[in-house]
Amino acid sequence: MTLQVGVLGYRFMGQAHANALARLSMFFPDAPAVERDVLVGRDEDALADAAEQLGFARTATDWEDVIDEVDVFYNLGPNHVHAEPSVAALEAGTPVFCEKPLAPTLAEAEAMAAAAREADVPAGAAFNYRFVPAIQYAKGLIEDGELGEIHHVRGRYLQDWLVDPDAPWSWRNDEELAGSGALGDLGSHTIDLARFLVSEKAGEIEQVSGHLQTFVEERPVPGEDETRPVTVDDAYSAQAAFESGAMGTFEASRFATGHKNDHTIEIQGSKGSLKFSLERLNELELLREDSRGYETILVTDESDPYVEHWWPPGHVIGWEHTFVHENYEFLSAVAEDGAFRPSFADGLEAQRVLDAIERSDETGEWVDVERR
Ligand code: SOE
Repeated sequence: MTLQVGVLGYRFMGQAHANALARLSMFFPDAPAVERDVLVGRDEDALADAAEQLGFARTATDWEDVIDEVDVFYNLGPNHVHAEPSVAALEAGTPVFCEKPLAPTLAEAEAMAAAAREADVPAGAAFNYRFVPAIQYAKGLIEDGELGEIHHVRGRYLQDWLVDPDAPWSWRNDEELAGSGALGDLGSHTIDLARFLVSEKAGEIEQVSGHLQTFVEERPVPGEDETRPVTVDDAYSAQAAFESGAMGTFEASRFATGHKNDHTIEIQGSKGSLKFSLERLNELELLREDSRGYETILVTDESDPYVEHWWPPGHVIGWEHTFVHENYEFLSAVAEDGAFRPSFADGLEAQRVLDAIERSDETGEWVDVERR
């Protein structure tokens, strides 16, 4: 059986996932067969061009027309279109793969997770960094106890594309459309990675203290002689208390001059430590018990997660491969009626932490992460 895939959104994420869908059968012969069936968007001309470039058989301008026609629905639109089409697709019994953060608000994320619980099909949150081989290798080491008891989790995600005050306004600068700024766009990745790596040892995040900052209050609208207000954060920082007593320190910025897509995570435990940087994603820095310093492990052996599907040892992989891996796992779960993680429940858990960071910024106090 060939899975017919419908995709809403054809820009950055549309391209990243279409590339993954095209690569699948070439490198993962055991993946289910897929067809890039229908591409959904509003601007008919741009949509037609994108469908041709990305290899889709047809286009549609209304998601309501496709959600029960396709076998899988990918929601890769801006954050404000995550909730309604995803919930409708799940109610129609169609599996959904949705970009991160799950939604602009906690209430919408709760509704999406509730729809996923009701539906008997996979609902995946597209946190692609879980699928870096070095990250999965790190998770194995932590769960095998190589780091001992976890004390510190440090994550930072630094970009600089808004440091120029004349950089154009986009939906990512608007609270209604995006929910939050660097916090949701980048912080959601870091919080999900932290959970993925340490939640088995350290539990969930129980309390946070957060700080949000907007450096430039309005930006020029492309093609128009006006500016629009920036209603989200340009940067955030947070401290987090895990159930076990482990401490988390997180930050992200779109104003970190010189840093393009610099996502790092460091974990220190009672027996050892590790460091990962997305800019060197084939490597893991590991400090083992009784060692005086970190060793750099090139995580490209055949035995490393996903690597046997690509090239011989040392023939490094890149950012786009993480999308191939997550698409492989998600579509395999769809074909085999299996479970996929990160699920909408994981997306909701990250959103609860984002929400708590915002509430803490408003009150100036430590707050509990609310779980209803
Ligand atoms: C833009 O800040 C962005 O593309 C994010 O939206 C992605 O999730 C991240 O992986 C790279 O940066």
